[in-house]
Amino acid sequence: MKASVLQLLREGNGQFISGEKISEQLKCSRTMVWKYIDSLRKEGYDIEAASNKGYRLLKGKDTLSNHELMSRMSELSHFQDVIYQESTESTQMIAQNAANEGAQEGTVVVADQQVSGRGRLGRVWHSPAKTGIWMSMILRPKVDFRKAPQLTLVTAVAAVRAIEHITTLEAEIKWPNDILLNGKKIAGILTEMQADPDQIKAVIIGLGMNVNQSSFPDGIKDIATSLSIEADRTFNRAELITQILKEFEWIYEAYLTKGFSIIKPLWEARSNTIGKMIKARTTQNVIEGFAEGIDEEGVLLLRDKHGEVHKIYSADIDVAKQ
Ligand code: BT5
Repeated sequence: MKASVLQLLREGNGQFISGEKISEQLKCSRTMVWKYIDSLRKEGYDIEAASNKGYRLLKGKDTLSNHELMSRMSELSHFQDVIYQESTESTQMIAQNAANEGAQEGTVVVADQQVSGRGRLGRVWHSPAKTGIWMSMILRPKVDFRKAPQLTLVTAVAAVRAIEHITTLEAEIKWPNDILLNGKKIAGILTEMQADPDQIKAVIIGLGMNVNQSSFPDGIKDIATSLSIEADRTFNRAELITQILKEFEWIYEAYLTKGFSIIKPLWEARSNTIGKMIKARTTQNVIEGFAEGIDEEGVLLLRDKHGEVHKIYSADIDVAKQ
């Protein structure tokens, strides 16, 4: 109910909406409306009340909560369910458990803070409170399980487009899962899968994005950045999350109906990897060479100095300075 009050206020676009109208729309008493407004104000929402006019939302707040996120779900078609946690070990873990218990496709898990956020290969993902986007999407795509890594590229395109839309900053994708601004990491993607021997049960896509941090700890301060550092202002994370999901919805839909070939040009247009000399560190070896492109499956094609083309399925990439 609080989410619906918030949604109506936001839809008012700064105009007053009467208590009567809210109570009619939500089928509750005006006293209840007042209680919800009061409670939103206590959370820090700037809501003006004027007799004979009603209420208006003056300024949103960069706050994450279940009702803040739910109040924006009407803008989306695919994502309809949110699991919000103020602090959690990892949204991947919550999403994995929820998927095991049957959570539907289009459920998104969001946390304000992760105390054991993780990257690939068990690496640590720094996820401090109230500054970033730490979220995991639960999907149940009917595609061959070998194609699951393509969803990392789908998500990267959605995230970059959302960043462009909200901030006008032009981010780049470093294959396969890094998003960079001015050469520093702004976001990372972690795609995990639950599968039977040959069939996907669920894909959990984790996205970590640095939004309002003004500094980073020693271990990552030279390689990480935030939207706020790059744009010199702060951003509303709930708005950004909604935009990421909005972009993801249509790109994912296109991917499911038309295949990866429709995503490839969108991805290539934002890649910082293709056409460069790179070093690919896989779990087995290190290969240096020229990144020729990605193939129709999203696999990276790397030509070494002997002219041999290697297919890279997963790796950490260093891009040589040009
Ligand atoms: C990734 O791994 O980039 C995937 C990160 C996925 C994080 C999300 S947050 C929501 C969901 N829940 C989780 O627990 N995880 C997902 P990888 O490519 O392995 O990069 C990890 C490396 O990035 C670390 O070893 C650090 O060097 C660096 N790093 C850690 N925290 C960072 C941060 N906040 N910003 C930029 N770089 C960071």
